[in-house]
Amino acid sequence: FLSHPEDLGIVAVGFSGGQGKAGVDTGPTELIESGLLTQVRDELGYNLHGHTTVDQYTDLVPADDPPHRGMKNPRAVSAVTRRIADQVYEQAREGRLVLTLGGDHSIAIGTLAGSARATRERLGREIAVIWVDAHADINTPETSDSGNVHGMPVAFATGLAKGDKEEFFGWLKDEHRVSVKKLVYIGLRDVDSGEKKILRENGIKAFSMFDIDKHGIGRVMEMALAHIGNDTPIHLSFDVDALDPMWAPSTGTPVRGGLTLREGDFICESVHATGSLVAVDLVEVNPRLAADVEGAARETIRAGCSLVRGSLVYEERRVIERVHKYHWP
Ligand code: 4U7
Ligand code: MN
Ligand code: MN
Ligand code: MN
Repeated sequence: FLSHPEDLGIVAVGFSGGQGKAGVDTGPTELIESGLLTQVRDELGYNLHGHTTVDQYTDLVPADDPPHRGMKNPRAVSAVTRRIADQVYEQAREGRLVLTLGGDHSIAIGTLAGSARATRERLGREIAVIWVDAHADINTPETSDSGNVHGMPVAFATGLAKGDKEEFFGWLKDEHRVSVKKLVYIGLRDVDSGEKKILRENGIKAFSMFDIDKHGIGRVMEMALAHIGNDTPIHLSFDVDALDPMWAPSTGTPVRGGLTLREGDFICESVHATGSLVAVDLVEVNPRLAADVEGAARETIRAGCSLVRGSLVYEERRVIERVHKYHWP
C-alpha cells in the first residue's frame, strides 16, 4: 500500500496531557537520543521525513482547561490530537510509512485520524487497527472512572464516543474514523467493566494474555491477521505497557503478567511481514517512572527501540542479516 516503502515519516510527540504523570512527554526525546532514528536510517536503510525533532505543542495547551464530560485537559488533548492528525496525514498521503513516537496514548486519536483519512483519500480503503496494550483504551467520557483521555482513544477513533463542540473533539469527522470490525486487540489484561460491555456489544476481536498463554503468540498473530483479512492497510498502535513490567517498567500504568519482549517483537515483525503496514505508534514510554528500579528507564527505552525496529525491518533477509545485533545496544 506504500508508494515509497523505504521512506519513513516521523511524528515525535512530546505530550502528556492524556494522563496525570509528568515525563511521558520526554519519551520520544529519549528514544531518539538513544539512537533509534539514526539506526533506522543507517542500519535499516530508511529515508527519514517529517518531525525528527520533538514537538511540544505548547502553543496548543491552554492555561486553564477545566474538565468537560469528566475528561481531564479536554481542550489541550483535542487541539494536540487535531494537529497530530494533520502531521500524520501529511506524511501518509505521500505514501510513506508513518512512525509516531509518544507521548501518552491519547495521541492515537490523532494518529488514527490522520492515517484513516490519508488511506481513504489515497487508496479508497479503510485501515485496520492492531492495538497492542494491557488496556482496551475504549472508555467513553461517560464510562471512564479516571477522566484520563489516554483510556479513551479507541472510543473516539471508532465513533463510539462522539465529540461535541469543535474544541472537544468535534473536529473528528467520518473521514477520520476506523471501523470496530477491523479492530483487533492483543495483550489485554486490565479491562474496565464498562469497557468489557463495549467490547461485547460491538463484537470486537480481542486476544488477551489468556489467549496468548493458551495458543502461543504465533497462532494468535495468525488469528489476528486472519480477522483483519489479507490485503488491508494496517495501523499498529503499540502501548509499551503491553510488555510485562519486567521489560518495560517505566510506564504510567504498568500491569504485571504481560508480554515478553520477544512476544512484543514478534507481533511487530509479523505485522511488518504482511507488507500491509501503513503506520506505527509507540507510546507510553515514561523515563521518569520506576526510578527506584536500577536501569528501568534505559531498559524501557531499549525495549521500545526493539519494538520499533521489529516493525520496520522491511525485508525478511534483513532480519536474518541483522539478527546478531538485533537487540543493540
Ligand atoms: B493506556 C484505565 F481505569 N482503564 O481508563 C482508565 F484502568 O493508554 C486505564 O492504555 C487506562 O495506558 C490506561 O483510566 C491507558 C483505568
Ligand atoms: Mn496501556
Ligand atoms: Mn494504551
Ligand atoms: Mn518487508
